[in-house]
Amino acid sequence: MADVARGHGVDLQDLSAGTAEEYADRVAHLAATVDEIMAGQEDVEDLIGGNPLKMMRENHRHHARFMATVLTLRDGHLLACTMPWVFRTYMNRGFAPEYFPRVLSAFCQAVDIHLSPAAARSARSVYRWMSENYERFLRESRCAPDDDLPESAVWADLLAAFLRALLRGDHQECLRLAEDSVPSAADVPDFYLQVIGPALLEIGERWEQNRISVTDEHLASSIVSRVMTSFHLRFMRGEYSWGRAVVTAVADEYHEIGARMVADLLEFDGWDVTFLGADTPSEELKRMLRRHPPFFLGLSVTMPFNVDRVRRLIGEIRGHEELDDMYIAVGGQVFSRHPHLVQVVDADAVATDGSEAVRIARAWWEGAQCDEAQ
Ligand code: B12
Repeated sequence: MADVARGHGVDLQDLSAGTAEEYADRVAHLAATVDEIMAGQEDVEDLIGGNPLKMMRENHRHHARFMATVLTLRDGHLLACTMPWVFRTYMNRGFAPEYFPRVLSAFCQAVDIHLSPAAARSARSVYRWMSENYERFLRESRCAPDDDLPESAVWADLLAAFLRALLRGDHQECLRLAEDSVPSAADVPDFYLQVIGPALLEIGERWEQNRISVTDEHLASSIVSRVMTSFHLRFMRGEYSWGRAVVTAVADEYHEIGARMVADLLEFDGWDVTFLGADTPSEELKRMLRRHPPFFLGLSVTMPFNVDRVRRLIGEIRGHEELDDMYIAVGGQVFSRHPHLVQVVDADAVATDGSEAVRIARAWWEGAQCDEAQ
């Protein structure tokens, strides 16, 4: 397999047919075999820096699902961009650099066990490429991610105060700041975009660097949910001027705050919104949509391993005639971090934030009204 462009990705176009399907089909078996191989290593404790085995196993599961997406989409660029993040995050938690070559070799053994010879050969060549690029991923993992907080003088003080309160777990202060600085529904989008979004980005970075714990991160998300609920209680009037919208995060996607922002802003704009939250099973979602088709469907994806899922979901939705008039927008961090993935999923539009989602939905609505009038 050749590097597509130095420093970018690996060319996966010539993967043998069926490799991705077989790999995706056997994700659970592959991860279980790798769990076993790694747990049997004499120095496993050193390799995983004394962390619980559960953390290692979770990494194997995420890796296998991520690889299934990479192989299905034949997206070497996504693979090359994500590996340094994996190295950085796990090494920040004490995993040894040697853990990575070992685990890649364990995955090679696992594909030999669980995949047909042709698919195993093909998958192994991708793992070989990863192993050969080990030093590069290690080097790149040492560079800080370029997610600097936006520098907006107007919002900087408020953002700093909100972030401090979030990190202290002080929900009263967060609610007070939100109440004082958001006098009307029209101010909500700025607060979402300039304060909550960047504050959570910083929380994520600190989690990645192992400077805060998982509980700190959970606490921050739950305080943010309370703040968002307070806006809803203060500003929702229940008057709908436009059509119905359904907004949800896809199955296995636990990040729901971005989707909830989109849902709130659509609702404040006068849409009749059904917000389904995190991890909505595809089958259930399709059933609900077919029963009562909305005008607008917003699908949120954060994790790269969920891109193929949303691609398949949209493909299946397109197969239902009764949903022909429904517009589909996608959004979420995976699309802002890897914009080339937008083309893969065949949505009608992608939006970077809730305000853009509102503009797009309105334009579609007006277009549909014009069509009807003709
Ligand atoms: C809070 C959080 C969590 C919470 C989520 C709680 C909740 N109720 O949502 C919990 C603890 C559950 C969680 C879990 C995990 N997380 Co997390 N999480 C975060 C964090 C800190 C904030 C996410 C967030 O809400 N951001 C703010 C929102 C507003 O931003 P947004 O989602 O991008 O949304 C905006 C736009 O994208 C857009 N948009 C979003 N959706 C939609 C939809 C439509 C239709 C449209 C039009 C627009 C749109 O509009 C929004 C407003 O501007 C991020 C850090 C970060 N960089 O963001 C990590 C982060 C996303 N998590 C990460 C990881 C690794 C995980 C876990 C795998 C951790 C683990 N080992 O278990 C799991 C994944 C579980 C899963 N299967 O999904 C990584 C992902 C890295 C990567 N490779 O991509 C991040 C980046 C942290 C990091 N720096 O490493 N996480």
